[in-house]
Amino acid sequence: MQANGTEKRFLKALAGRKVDRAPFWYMRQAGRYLAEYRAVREQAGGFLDLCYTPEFAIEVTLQPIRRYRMDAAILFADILVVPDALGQPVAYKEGEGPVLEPVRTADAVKDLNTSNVVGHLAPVFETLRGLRRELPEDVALIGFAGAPWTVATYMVEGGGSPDHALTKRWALGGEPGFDTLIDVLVDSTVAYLKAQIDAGAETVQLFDTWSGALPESGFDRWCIEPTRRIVDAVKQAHPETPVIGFPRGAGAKYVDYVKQTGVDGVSIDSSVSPAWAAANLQPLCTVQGNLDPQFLVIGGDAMLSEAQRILSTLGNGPHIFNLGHGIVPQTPPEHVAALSELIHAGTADD
Ligand code: 1CP
Repeated sequence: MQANGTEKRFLKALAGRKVDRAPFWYMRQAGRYLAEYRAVREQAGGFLDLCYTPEFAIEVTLQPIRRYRMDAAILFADILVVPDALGQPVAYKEGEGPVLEPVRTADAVKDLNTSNVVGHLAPVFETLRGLRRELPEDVALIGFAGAPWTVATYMVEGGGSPDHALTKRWALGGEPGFDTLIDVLVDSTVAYLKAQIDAGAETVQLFDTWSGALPESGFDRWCIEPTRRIVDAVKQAHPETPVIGFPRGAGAKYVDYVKQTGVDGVSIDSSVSPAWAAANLQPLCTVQGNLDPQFLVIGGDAMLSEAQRILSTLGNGPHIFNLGHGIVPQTPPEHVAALSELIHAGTADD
């Protein structure tokens, strides 16, 4: 149906053009809720082995596409491959999430190895090249990275944390070193994303999962500003490649974020009113979102009517249907099938 890349439904919507129905994909569409993912995960050994073995990473990226035929596939990797590439090794502990040796001083920032980020991540680019060969021609390929603030929270806290207290004190209190850490992350992320696009990513998404933890002054400095620098640099090298931002929990600051960073699309979390997004964000860029992932656990009419409400409220476009955050492991795969059928039914030729 769609012979050339610019005609992919997902890319059309991201460019703000009219589409026959909302394109869709789901954050964390690959993962533990799928039995076939768990099987490959076990075969791969560690989680990073999964990310760094192209054969396995390609397979788990394709698994949800085979089942549900989303309009876009997202590269299988993790935001914490960047600290790993900077010489701050990341371990994924069963049930605990990621664990890192914390970086908490200006000296520790100086010790990061900025010289081999792209080299260390070579398997990721191999995965992208393989995916471009294997994906159906109407399915777009999304690359991604964590935004500097969110990646910094993991680097400073040494893993996930409930309140990011140490990172916030360093960022907001003015002790030396934090600005250098963000600079390192901006430069590394620019190099990483440019190389992803060279390897076949057709758009890139910046995940700022913890931006909502910042007060206003910190939000401008540590979320908007580094993101703006990344968007500028990526677009300088690849002016045709759209960038999507996800400043999760940004509230009313979504508007400033979109205006000041220059993103082409914005992913909204589930706390954002779709009607508010239609009035305030859709005039500025493509809006992606925002079904609460718990509806995918609930399933049935509650899920379908909530999805329908989002589809109709954002239906004048430009809109890409997605969740407000990632699929959770407890999600029954048949609920994902039912939701996907609802969206596919929006057009006659699927
Ligand atoms: O098999 C497993 O148990 C590993 C679970 C897992 C998966 C499937 C992790 C560990 N990472 C991933 C893949 C992943 N992570 C993808 C690609 C797959 C897809 O979307 O289909 C992406 C885009 C991410 C991004 C990511 N990693 C984010 C940003 C998005 C978000 O969910 O907010 C964050 C914060 C991470 C860190 C991370 N990696 C893994 C875990 C368990 C976590 C979260 C730790 C925490 O709660 O703080």
